[in-house]
Amino acid sequence: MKIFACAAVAASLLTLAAPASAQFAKPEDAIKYRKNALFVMQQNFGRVSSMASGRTPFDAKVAAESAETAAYMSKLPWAGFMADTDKGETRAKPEIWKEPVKFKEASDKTQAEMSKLAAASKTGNIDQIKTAVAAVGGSCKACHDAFRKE
Ligand code: ASC
Repeated sequence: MKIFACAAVAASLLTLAAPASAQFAKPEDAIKYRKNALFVMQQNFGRVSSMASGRTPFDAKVAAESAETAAYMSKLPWAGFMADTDKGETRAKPEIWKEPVKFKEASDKTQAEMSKLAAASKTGNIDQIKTAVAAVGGSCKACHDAFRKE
């Protein structure tokens, strides 16, 4: 009984802590989910990136909030790359499923760099933000070069 209760609590904690365990009713839902998560991530990252390059005026509060949202969003898309989602409305390359360790490394790298950007943005130091934006951009590009068509 105790073991069962423990397992139930552990399972529910795991669900709360790990959006990667998300389930989808249909492959199309998983594709839509990952695209939308990536879109929200990109919009928030792009806002900070635009400030870092001087294209938009620097607003420390907006940068910090946007970077935090982007960092959170960066945890979500990967659950959507489940089996049988390599066809349909997607530019995902087969390499995602052929080289899952490499894909995991690439997605982990983006999450790690996004966390650093969120931390940098909290300091309000534009030079630290610029450095972190460049590292995030590099991780986006590396993943796209290896795993996205076009
Ligand atoms: C963005 C965006 C990407 C990356 C990439 C960085 O804002 O949409 O895909 O940055 O361009 O090289």
